[in-house]
Amino acid sequence: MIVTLAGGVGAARFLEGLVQVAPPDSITAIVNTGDDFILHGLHISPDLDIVICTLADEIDREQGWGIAGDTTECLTWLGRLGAPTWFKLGDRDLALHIHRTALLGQGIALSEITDRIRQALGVSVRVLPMSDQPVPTHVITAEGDMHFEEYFVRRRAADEVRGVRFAGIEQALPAPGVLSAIAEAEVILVAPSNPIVSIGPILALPGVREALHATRAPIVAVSPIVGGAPIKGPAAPLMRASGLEVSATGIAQAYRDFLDVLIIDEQDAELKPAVEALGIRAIVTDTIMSSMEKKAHLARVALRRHV
Ligand code: FO1
Repeated sequence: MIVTLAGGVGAARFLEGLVQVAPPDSITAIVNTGDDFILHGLHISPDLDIVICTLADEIDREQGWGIAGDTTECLTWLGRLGAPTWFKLGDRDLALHIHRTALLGQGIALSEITDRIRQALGVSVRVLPMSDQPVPTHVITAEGDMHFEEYFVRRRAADEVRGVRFAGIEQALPAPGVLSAIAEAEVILVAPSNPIVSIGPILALPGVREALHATRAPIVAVSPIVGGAPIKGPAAPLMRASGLEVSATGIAQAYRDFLDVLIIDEQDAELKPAVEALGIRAIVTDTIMSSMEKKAHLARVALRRHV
């Protein structure tokens, strides 16, 4: 049993490697839902969809999000009607959001809906939203407090970041299966995702950090920061605002209370002593997932017996 804590694009690529080297039905992905939001009256779950559609081989590989070959007829008409078009929702993608929203309206839990969607798309990896309750990530900026997607996509991460908050996190519960998956895991992997807005919300849920402290399974993370910059996304200002150095060492600092092993890129080999000074074993390898072979290589390194 392999458990992976996952955000969006980086995690999805990492999971693609993992399914090459381990039985897909032995893998559980616990996915961030802090990016979830309502637009056009529809419940959008960007990270769940990115993970599921990547594993279903339906993802737009260039963007890393959205569905391959999708059209934007509906979005064009939404624009004509005066609705917002800053979040690019393709026609096929909209089907996911319509279906999810309809089932939520029938009182079905997000975790159950997610399980139905992944099965319908032929994904064998078990995909769990981190929580069935909404826990929207808000970025606190010099211009005010706004939802993560508003900060990241609509305003192109241009605002000065002062912090983040996960609205309602104290009252939220991990989704059914999250804590038991962590407790029963043989190895726990932290995907190369943003430590503040992708992995941060999962860790902030009541009981999750405690479960990570309690497990005897090795906990192995892959640094999403290579050569002092994130592979993708707005990790740098968010890490800085949280008091973390934008480096593999900063990732080690973020996870130091539970992490056993941090996989860092060859470009960051000189950071190995600084990571190990925090009591975390550092493994140096090529972490750039530019081909299926390289994804499988990274997964193999992450699964080696480390502790
Ligand atoms: N990211 C963008 O930068 N621009 C978009 O218009 C956009 C649309 C979108 C639609 C569906 C979806 O599942 C993801 C989408 N993303 C878009 C990606 C998303 O904003 C982020 O990459 C994740 O939330 C961070 O993991």
